[in-house]
Amino acid sequence: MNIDTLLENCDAVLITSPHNLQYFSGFAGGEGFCLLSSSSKTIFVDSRYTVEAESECIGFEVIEFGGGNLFELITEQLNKISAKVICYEDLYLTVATFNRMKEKLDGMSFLPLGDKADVIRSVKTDAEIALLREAERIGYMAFEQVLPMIRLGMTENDLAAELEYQMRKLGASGNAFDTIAISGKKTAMPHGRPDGKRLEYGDFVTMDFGCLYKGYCSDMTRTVVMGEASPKQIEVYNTVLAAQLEGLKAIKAGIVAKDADYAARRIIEEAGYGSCFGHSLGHGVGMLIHEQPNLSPRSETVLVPNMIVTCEPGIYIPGFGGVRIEDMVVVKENGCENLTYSTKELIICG
Ligand SMILES: [Mn+2]
Repeated sequence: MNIDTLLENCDAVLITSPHNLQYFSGFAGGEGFCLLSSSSKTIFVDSRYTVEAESECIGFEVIEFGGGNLFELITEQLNKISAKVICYEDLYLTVATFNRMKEKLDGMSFLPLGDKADVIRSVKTDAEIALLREAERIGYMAFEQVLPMIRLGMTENDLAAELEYQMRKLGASGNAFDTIAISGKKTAMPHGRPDGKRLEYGDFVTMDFGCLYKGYCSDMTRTVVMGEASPKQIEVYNTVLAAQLEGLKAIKAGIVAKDADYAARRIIEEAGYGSCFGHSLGHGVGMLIHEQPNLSPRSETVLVPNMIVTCEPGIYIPGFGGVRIEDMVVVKENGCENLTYSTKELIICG
C-alpha cells in the first residue's frame, strides 16, 4: 500500500484504530499505536501484545510501553525523526485520548487524517479479495446449511443462532455485525432485531448476516416466505429482485456510485414503491462491514476495479413487511464478479 498519501502535509501519522493498525502494520491485536514516517515504522504495544506484534509487524520496530510512559516513548521517536506535524485518526481517536496526546506531545502540530486511510482501503489487493471471497463463501455455505432447518414455530433468535453457529463451524472467527433474522411485520424494519418471535405461516423472513474471517467481513441478505406467498408478497419480492439485478448490471469500473444506486432505485420507483426504499443501494466491505465507497443517491465516487461493494435494494412497507436481497461483488473493468452464490428465486420454507 502507498503510505505517501497518509504523509501528505505531515511528518508522521499515528494509527490507532484496530482495522487501520492491521492494514498498515499487520498487527491484529487491536490495541496499539503505530507511528509511520517516510524513514521509520514503529509500533507501540503493551506487554500483552509484544510477542504478537514482533511476529506480525514485518519491518517494524516494536516498542513495549507500560506504567504510563506511552507518550514519552512516542515523543522520543518523534524527536528522532525531527517530526513537527503529526497526523492523527480523527475519525476513531476518542476526544479524551486526543486531549491527552495534545498535552503530552507538547510543541507538535496536529493534522486530522480524515478519510485518507479509508480511501486507500477501498481498493482491495488480490490477497484481500481472496480473504473476502472466502468470508463470503462461509456466509452462503452457512445459509445453505440453515435453509432446511427453517421451520414454522422456530424463533428468530434460534434462526440467528443457527446462522452464527454454522458460520463459526465453517471457519469464521466471529460475526461481522449483529445478525438480522426477523419475520412477519418486523421485516418492514431494515435493521430490525431478532427476539423470541416465532416464524408464522405467511411471514416474510429476512436474514442479513456476515462473518469475520482473518479480519475481513462478509455480508449477504436473503428473504424467504413461510408456507405460502401472497400475490402482493410475490410482487414486492420480484420488484426487489429486478432492482437488485439492475444494480448488479450497473456496477462496474467507471460508473459514478449514485448512478449505480439509481439504476436499481428506478425499478422500485417505477413499480410505485419509491418511498419504501430509504437506504442506499450498497456500501464497501473490507475490514469494516461498512466502508467506502458508499453507493448512495448522493455519492459522486467513481467505482474502480477491485473495490468490493454490496448491492442490496429493499422495499419496506410498515404493517406489511419488507424484502431485501443482498450480494457482495468485486468491481471489474467491464462489470462485476458476484461472490454470493445463493439462489435469489423466492424460497418457500417451513
Ligand atoms: Mn450490507
